[in-house]
Amino acid sequence: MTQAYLGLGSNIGDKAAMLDAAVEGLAARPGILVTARSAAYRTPPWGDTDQDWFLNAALGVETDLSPHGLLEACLSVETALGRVRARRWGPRVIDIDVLHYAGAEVSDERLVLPHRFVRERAFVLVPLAEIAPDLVIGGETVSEALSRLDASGIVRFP
Ligand code: PH2
Ligand code: MG
Ligand code: MG
Repeated sequence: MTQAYLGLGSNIGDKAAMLDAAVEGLAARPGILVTARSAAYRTPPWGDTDQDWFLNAALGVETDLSPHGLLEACLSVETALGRVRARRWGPRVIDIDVLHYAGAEVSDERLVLPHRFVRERAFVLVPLAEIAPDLVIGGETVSEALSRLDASGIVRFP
């Protein structure tokens, strides 16, 4: 089994229920064991700011899926929960991103690992720091990366 970390986000509908449903959907997939779950955090929209606030959370999983197998599982849980792929960085009922997969470095048109923006986004790092503060990504720990960012405006939910 390999240790991996996932980022969850939702900004349409009952966001907290969507995060719960995503965790249930992932845990029900063969080859995925959810071992850690952060609290949910209310976060301001990043990128396109003309959309509703998000709830974000992070998960630790143990998996015997490959990096791409894990990605496909995440996408299929998103689809099962009603995700419609519209504009990039636009509103979504649920987003499940593979943030980190053991030490794997992957870069192709489907998947980039570690996740491209993980070290620049407080909405990813605040929940991840709760479950994996000492995880090293790109030569620094999650806590170190977070300490360089402005995390004001991100609060535990509820
Ligand atoms: N996801 C995006 C774009 N912007 N902003 C917040 N706060 N949280 C997200 O999960 C998020 C975002 C694209 O994946
Ligand atoms: Mg995302
Ligand atoms: Mg995504």
